[in-house]
Amino acid sequence: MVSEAKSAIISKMTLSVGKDPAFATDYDWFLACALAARDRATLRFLEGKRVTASDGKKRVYYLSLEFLIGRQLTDVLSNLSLLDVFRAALEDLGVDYERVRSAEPDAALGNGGLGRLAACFMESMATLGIPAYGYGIRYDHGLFRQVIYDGWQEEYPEDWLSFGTPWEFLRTDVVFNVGFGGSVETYVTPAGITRYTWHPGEVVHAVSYDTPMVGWRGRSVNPLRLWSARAVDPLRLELFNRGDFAGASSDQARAEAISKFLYPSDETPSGQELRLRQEYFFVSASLQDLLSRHRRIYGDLHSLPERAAIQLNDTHPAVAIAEMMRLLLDEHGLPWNEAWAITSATFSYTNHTLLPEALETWPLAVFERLLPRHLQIIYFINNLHLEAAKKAFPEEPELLRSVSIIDERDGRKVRMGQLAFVGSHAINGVSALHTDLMRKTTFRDLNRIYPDRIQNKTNGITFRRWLHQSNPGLTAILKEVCGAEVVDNPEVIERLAAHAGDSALQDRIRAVKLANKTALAKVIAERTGVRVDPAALFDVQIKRMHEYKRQLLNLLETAALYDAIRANPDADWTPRVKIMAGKAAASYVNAKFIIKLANDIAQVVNNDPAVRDLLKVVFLPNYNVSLAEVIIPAADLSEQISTAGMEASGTGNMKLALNGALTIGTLDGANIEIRDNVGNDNIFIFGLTTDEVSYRRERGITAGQAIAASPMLAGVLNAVSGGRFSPDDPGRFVQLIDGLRGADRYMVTDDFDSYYAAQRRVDACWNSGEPWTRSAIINIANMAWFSSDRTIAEYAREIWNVPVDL
Ligand code: 26W
Repeated sequence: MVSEAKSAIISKMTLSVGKDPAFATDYDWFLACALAARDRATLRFLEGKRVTASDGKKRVYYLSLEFLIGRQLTDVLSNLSLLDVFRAALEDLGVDYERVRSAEPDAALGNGGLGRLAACFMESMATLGIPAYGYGIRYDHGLFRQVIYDGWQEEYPEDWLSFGTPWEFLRTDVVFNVGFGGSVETYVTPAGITRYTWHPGEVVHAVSYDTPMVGWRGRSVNPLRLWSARAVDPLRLELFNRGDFAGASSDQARAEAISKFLYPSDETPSGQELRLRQEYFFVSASLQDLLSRHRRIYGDLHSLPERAAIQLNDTHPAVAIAEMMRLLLDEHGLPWNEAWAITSATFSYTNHTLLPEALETWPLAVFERLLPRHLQIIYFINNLHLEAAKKAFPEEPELLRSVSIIDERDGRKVRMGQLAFVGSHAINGVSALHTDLMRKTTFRDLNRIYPDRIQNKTNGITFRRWLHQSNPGLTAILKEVCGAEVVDNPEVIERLAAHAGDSALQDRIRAVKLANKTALAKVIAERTGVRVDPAALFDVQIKRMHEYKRQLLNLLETAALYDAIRANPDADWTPRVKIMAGKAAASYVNAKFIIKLANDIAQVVNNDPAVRDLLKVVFLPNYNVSLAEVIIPAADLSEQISTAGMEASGTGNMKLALNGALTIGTLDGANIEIRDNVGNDNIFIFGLTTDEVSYRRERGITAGQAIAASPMLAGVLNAVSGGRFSPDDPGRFVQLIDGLRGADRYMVTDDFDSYYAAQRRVDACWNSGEPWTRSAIINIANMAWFSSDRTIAEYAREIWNVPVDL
C-alpha cells in the first residue's frame, strides 16, 4: 500500500504538478497528494453514478448558497482509509504530512452554521449511501479573511482559487443558460390555453464544477456541483474594435460578478439585487440540470417526486419553487395543477433562524425587473393559497395578511419564507425548541392552515471531521474503551459512560486534553503573541459575532472577574484563559465594536501584573473551519450563552461537548437537547428561559431593574463605558453600553448575575478535579445522538423517503 501511494504521489508530482520532487514546495506536495487521492475517490464516484442511474434510486438534491467545507485532504484520505498510508509514504519521501495538510487553503464558501451544516450533511449522505447532489455557487472569493489591526476587524478578499483547486472537475458538457430581466409574452393556443414565454433581457452561462464528497470508508462518493457564471459573449469585438475596451468586456464583468463573492452577511439580508441574481442563477442552473437528468433517465416528468427530493437550505434558494413551475409550465407545457402537484411534492424547506431581520423579502419592483415571469407565477400561487386560506378561515383577514406571500405593507415585498412554506410538502426547524417556536410565532398562521407540515430535525455534526480527524488522541482512547467499531458507528461511543469514574481513563482523557491545549497554546502564541498556560481552564466562545450570541455578556463577566481578582488577588482563583474568535459581517457596526472591546480588555488584562496568570484573554483572528479543528479539541468550557429563543440550534455546542468540553449555556436551541442527553449535573445552565424572555419583552421591561439590583453589573457597565479598557479613547464604548442600559434587546443585563454565578460554579467544579473529568467523559459518551448521520437518517425517513444503509 505505502509503496503504491508513494509512486502515485510521485507520478502526480512529476506529471501533473510538473515538478521535480527535490524542488517541491509544501503546496506542490499538497497538490500531488490531493490529485492522487482524488483519483481514488473518482473511481468510486463514477461507479456510484452508473449504479444510481441504472437502479432507479431516488436522488436527494441539496440546494444551498453556502457550503463551508474547509480543507479536504485529511477528510478524503481518512474516509478512503488512506490517511496512514499517505502519511507513511510522505515520511518515506522525507515530507511532513502536517506541513502538506496546512498548505491547503480552506474552501470557505459559507458564513457560519448554515454553511457548515450543509458540508456535514454532504459527508453524512455519502456515508449513508444516499445518492445526492449538492448544488451551490463556486465563489471566486469565499468568506473574507479577517485581520485584527489595532484591535479592529479588517476584511481582506479571500482567494482560495488563486492557484486553482485540485479537487474539482470542470464539466464542459454541463453548461446552462440563465436569463434575467426582459419581458413576458402571452399568447393563447388554438386550444384556447393561455401560454407565456419569457424573453430575458440578459443571459449568462452557468458552468459546472464537480467536487467529490467522499463518505466514510468510501461507501459512496457524491458530487458537489458548484456553478460559475460566465458571459455568453465574453468580448464584444465590435466595441473592442471601436476602442471601447471597457464596453467590450462589460458583459463579462457583469456576468462574472454573480459568482465572484460570497455575501458575508449572516442573519441580515444584504437586500442587494446581486444577491437575488446569485440566488436565481444557481437555482435555475440546478433545476435545469436535474430536470434534464430526470428526463434522460425516466422520460416523463410526472414521476419526479418519486425520483427526486429537493431540500431548500433556508429561503436563499426559495425562488426555486417559482422556477420549477416556470420550467414545468412554459418549457414542458404541463397544466398548472399537475405542475403544482409535482413541485410541492418534490420540495422541502429548512428554516435556520427566526430573527425577523433575517427572513428574506424582496421589493416587488426589484423582483419584477429581474424575474418578471416568476412574479406572475408567484401571484398565481398566492391567489390559490389565499383562496384556500379564506375557505378554511373565512373570518380572519389578519390571518390572510400574515400568510400572504406578498406583503402589502410598506412598499410591497415578496416574502421568501412564505413562498418556501407554501411550495413545500415538509418544513423543518433545526432543534426541538426552534421548531416549536416556528409553530408558535413566525409560521403560526401557516401552521394553522397546514398543521401537519412543520416537523423537527435537530441538527448534527459529522464525527469523522469533528472527532476522529481533529482529535486523534481522544479517538485512540475511544477505540480502546468502546471498541474499534466506534469509528463506524457513533452510537458505540455510549459505552464510554460506564467507565466515567475510572481514574486511569480519567488520567488519559486529561492527558489528551492537555496535549491538545498545549498545541493550541502554541498557535495562540504564534498568532497573537499571548503566552497562555495549558493547565489553566480554557474557556471558549467561537462563532460568528452577533449580539444575540452575547459575546458582550462573556466580556462583561470577564471584566467583572478581572476586577474581583484585582480586589482580592490572594483568593483561591481558578486560572482561566478566555478564548474568543469569530467574524463580524462587514457592515455590522456593533459586532465590530464587540471585537474591539475583546481586544481592548485583552490588552489591559494580559498586561496587568496584578492578575498574573490567573486570567488571560485572547481574540484569535480569522476564525474558520481549520482553526476550529485546533480550538475545539483543546476546549474545557463551551460558551453557548445566546438569549433564549434566538439561537435556532447551534452546532459548535455539539462539537465542543463531543470533544469533552463542559457547556455553560442558556436553555436555547440544541443546548436543551444536549442537557437532556448529558444530564443536568454535567452542564451549567443559567439565565432566562424563552417564556421569561417573551414575558419581559411583552411587558417592555427594561434593563433598569437588573442594573439597580446588581452593583457588580452596574460597576462593570460604568467601567467599560467609562473607558477603563480604552484609555486611548475613553468614550469608545459609550454607545455600545448605552444599548444595554436602555432596551437591551438581548437581555444581557437580566442574565448577568446568573451567568456570573454559573461561572463561579464552573470554577468550583474545575477545582474539584475528578468530578470535572467524570462530567467530561459523560458528555463525550452522550453525544452519539448529535451525529449528522442520525439527522440525515431522519430526513431520509421522514421527509425525502429514501432508504439509508446504516
Ligand atoms: C440573508 C442573510 C442570511 C444569511 C445566512 C440570513 C440567515 C443566514 C443563516 C440562516 C444564518 C445561520 O447560519 N443560521 C444558523 O444555522 C445553524 C444551522 O442550522 C444553526 O445551528 C444556528 O443556530 C443558526 O444561527
